Amino acid sequence: SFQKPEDAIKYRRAGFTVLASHFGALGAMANGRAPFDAAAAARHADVISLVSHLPFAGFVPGSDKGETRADPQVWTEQAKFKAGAEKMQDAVGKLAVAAKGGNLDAMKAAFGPAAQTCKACHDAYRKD
Ligand code: ASC
Repeated sequence: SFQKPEDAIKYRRAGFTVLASHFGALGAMANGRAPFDAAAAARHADVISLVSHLPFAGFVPGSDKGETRADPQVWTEQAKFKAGAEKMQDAVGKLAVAAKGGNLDAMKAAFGPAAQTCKACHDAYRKD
């Protein structure tokens, strides 16, 4: 739990920042913008799978105002928002299995669908 709404906002934003950093690093390998490093990919995949579960605890009631780009629909469509989060967690879980398998082609195949789950929630629930 959080002492004040701003703490919840900071927590979830920190989580998304970490997620984006590791997702971006894995994506660079999946898209051929960085050389494939199987050990690094496996480490990124571990962080991504763990951190994918964290930020959603920060969307507490009353944290819709402040330094946030979260759309009010996050709180009025909680079941849909949760379903989107779970889709993402499932997709990055599959990406992690692929990345940890050490096979670049499998990682490439799993990356696009995972990125799409990020985008779906941003389109629906993030301002701008
Ligand atoms: C990223 C990142 C996102 C997603 C999204 C996918 O690397 O930071 O938010 O991928 O851009 O469309």
